[in-house]
Amino acid sequence: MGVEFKKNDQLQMNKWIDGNKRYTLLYKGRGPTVTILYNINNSVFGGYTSVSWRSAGAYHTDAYAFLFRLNQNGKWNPVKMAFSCSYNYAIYDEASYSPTFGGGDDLKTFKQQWNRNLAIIANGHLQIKDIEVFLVEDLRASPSLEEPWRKTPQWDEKLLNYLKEKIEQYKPLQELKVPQARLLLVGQVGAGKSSFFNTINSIFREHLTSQACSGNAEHSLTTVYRMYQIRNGTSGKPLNFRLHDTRGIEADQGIDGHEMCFLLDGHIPDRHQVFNPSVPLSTDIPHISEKIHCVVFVIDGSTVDVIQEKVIERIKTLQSRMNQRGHYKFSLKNPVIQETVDRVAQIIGLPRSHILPIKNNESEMELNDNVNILILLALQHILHFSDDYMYNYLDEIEEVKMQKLSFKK
Ligand SMILES: Nc1nc2c(ncn2[C@@H]2O[C@H](COP(=O)(O)OP(=O)(O)OP(=O)(O)O)[C@@H](O)[C@H]2O)c(=O)[nH]1
Ligand SMILES: [Mg+2]
Repeated sequence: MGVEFKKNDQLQMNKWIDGNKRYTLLYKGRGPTVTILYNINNSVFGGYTSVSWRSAGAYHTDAYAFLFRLNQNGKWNPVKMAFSCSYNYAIYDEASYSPTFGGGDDLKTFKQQWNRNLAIIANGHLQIKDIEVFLVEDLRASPSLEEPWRKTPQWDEKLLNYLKEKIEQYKPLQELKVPQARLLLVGQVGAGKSSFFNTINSIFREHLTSQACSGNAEHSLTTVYRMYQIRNGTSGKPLNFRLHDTRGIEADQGIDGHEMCFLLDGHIPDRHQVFNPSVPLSTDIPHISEKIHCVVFVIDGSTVDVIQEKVIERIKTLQSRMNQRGHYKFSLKNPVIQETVDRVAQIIGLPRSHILPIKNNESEMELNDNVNILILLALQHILHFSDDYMYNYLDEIEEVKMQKLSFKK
């Protein structure tokens, strides 16, 4: 359907408003939109929907819709939130209600109703000074590169089976008597740490799993430190590595430098409420098999440019602790392209070869070979990095032995 405000209608309007005017269409209720509310305390929040507003006076299903906050009291503090009900009630488009999101009317703009964490998100009131509705349009995709920027073998079922088999057969260094490599997942709130474990777990269990709780929330959904096993789907036998899932990093919450040392040295037990100062932690020197062998820092590729300064500072502090102990690598979820890898390398100060693009299962309804291959390629690198850490450790103990021998002689 074209523009419905026809030329003769416009001429009539000119008469009413007394002049020769040009009419520019700002928004036609079709397509995805972002509704943004600005309140008197300079908090900015709203909702996104991928379906059109049609004033049908009905609920509409939208699995992609969500609520969000961008600013809190003038400070940039973004958070994405799910609805309190199912996405089958994502928006309600009754003309007299204005943009209304969520089954329980999580956000009813003109009725001044906001049910989700009103105090935290909207200063406990809905005194709005401005509202904007933006039409969201896709930009043209950037032209594809003539040469792949990272070379990988041909992606097919053969490669998938090869990678799976290789990883199932993986054994950490025999000389060190380490039964399982321990891989620590660290990252910002909502970076995709728990989903990374779920995606790997699904590959080996051969169906979609969601053992670790994942989703969007203001604070980390993962509140307990977990050392997850990955099991072969048929035999149920654990593979020779574990993924340790942690609470997400925030500007003033999450793991700090001191706690990171405890984690790396293997002093934190499974299911520990990280970090509960009332629970005493052992400071005995643990065996190498209990230490962390590789830190995988998960970062959301779509938010690289907007990570808060304080969070970057925290990451840098953790990084220096990790460097002192000789490990860590990065993993990237989301739309990852060469520039994103370059950007992360620049912000975090890492060689680009340590930055491994991944995509987790998030909207998938069943296993997807392409997602699985990308994740397994990253996991294979991570296990190699973990071996590097163990070889360094082996070199160190062999050197000490040699020194002792020559001292005796
Ligand atoms: N588009 C996209 N979304 C993802 C991906 N991985 C995870 N997500 C989504 O991101 C959100 C956060 O994922 P989680 O796995 O819970 O993140 P987390 O790092 O464990 O978060 P906390 O435990 O809360 O710190 C969820 O809604 C996931 O569905 C991905 O690769 N791509
Ligand atoms: Mg988590």
